[in-house]
Amino acid sequence: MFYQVYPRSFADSGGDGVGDLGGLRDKLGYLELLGVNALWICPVMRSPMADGGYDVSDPRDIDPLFGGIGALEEIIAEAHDRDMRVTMDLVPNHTSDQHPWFRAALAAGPGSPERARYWFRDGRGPDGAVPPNNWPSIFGGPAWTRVTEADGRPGQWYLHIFAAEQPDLNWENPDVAADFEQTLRFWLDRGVDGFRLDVAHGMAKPEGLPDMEHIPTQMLHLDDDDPRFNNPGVHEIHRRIRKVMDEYPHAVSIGEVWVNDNTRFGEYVRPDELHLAFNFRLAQTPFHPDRIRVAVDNSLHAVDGVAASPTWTLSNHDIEREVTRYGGGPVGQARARAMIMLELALPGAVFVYNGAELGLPNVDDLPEDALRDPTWERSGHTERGRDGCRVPLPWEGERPPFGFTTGRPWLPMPPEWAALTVEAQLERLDSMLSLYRMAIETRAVRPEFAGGLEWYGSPPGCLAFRRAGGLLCVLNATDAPILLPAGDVLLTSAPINGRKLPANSTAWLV
Ligand code: TEU
Repeated sequence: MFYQVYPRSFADSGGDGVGDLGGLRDKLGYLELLGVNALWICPVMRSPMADGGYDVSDPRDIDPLFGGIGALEEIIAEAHDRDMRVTMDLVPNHTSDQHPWFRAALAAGPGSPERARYWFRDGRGPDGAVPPNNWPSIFGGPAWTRVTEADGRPGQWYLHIFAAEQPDLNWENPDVAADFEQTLRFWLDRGVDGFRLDVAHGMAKPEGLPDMEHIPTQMLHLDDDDPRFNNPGVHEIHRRIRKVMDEYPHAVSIGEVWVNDNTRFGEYVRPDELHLAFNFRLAQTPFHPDRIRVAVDNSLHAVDGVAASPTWTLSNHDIEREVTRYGGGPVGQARARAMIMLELALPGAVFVYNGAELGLPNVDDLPEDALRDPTWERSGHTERGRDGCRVPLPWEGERPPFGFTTGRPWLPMPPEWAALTVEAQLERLDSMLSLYRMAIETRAVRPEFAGGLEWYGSPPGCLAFRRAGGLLCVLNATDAPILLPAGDVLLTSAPINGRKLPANSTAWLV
């Protein structure tokens, strides 16, 4: 089980209101208790933080905000002592606009080798005032920004699929691949166990940067024909990365791959490319048995042909929290409990986003002046962005900031989270946290969680599957109790009454 840490929001040891690696280190005991096998730490490299660290100005250093490189080395050593692996988030698709390469590119002017590491183009129209193509940025507005040249006049445009502070790198330039290889080795040599690769379906760009045919109306809309992503050249890039990874046989690479088509998704995890790729189907699926079954089948089929392990994720730092997605309140909580048990019963790697184990809801009423996601500004204040799933974690006590910091948290924390603190939940056997602990431990020790999956007959509105090892997982998505099939009950997400499994819950039987 991988646990995703969004460091800004996890735990603050410095009192500045922003989480850091010292804070994470203090909580490694908690993560061990939870049963975490591996950490995925969102970007902590040097960054001006225009996009929460996904805008990297030095990929081979740790930002002082997070505690510097020494703090990471301590995490690696202590996590390893606790038998936990450490994977870092790297950002190959773009740099920060404050990266020395980009500053040099601005200074060097059109046609220079410095500009060739990015995507600089002349504008269209008589005075070059129209962007080179019609691509929008994922965060809103155009994917191009015009620069001012040394003579003070408006000049070329550069491509940024995300924020203007995140210029896209040109992976056709040999400097780019060479530098990334250096970054991989730099961290692997320091004992890191692998990487989550950001926008792993990006990087390669189509010949001639053609216009998009359909401009998405929704910002995070997924279209396999989107020319900004999933271009065939990306696979050669992954092969080069894998060659470096193979020099460190223990290390793992996990790609963020937003690709719908199963065959095209599977291409990313061929034996000479990524080890794992995130499959987001469960995170995109409402709490509906038929839809969940289709999502599970698709995720399994996507990796079937390439013999890679499936991956499962209900949420992350870009996605609305599952409790809210499933309806919020007690129903949302019950369904999130049911879904984590379903997820942990599946074969493959499970990714848990920090705070999911506390059943945190999305915070949708953050004051506008608190919002930090670049989406808020770039959408002209029409899209609030992703801050609602990034509110800091409540650890203890009765009032915000609930032990997260001794200062003022970078996003305000709801007072009603007093009931959701780690401290409060550790005391209660019926809490979300206790369920996570029991479920993760059960999965780790029971032999019945081995082997493939086969669907099992179930009443309408329900879902049941059996693992070859003997586990039976039953989900009741109806609004009434159902009778459980024969077998010994290992764990249920809600208390059972005799053999009756309540609505919105899951049972494990052997
Ligand atoms: O996210 C990439 C991203 O925004 C995708 O979810 C996008 O919606 C998809 O490619 C559309 O097809 C990653 C990080 O997870 C996110 O936090 C960063 O803001 C982003 O990259 C930029 O680095």
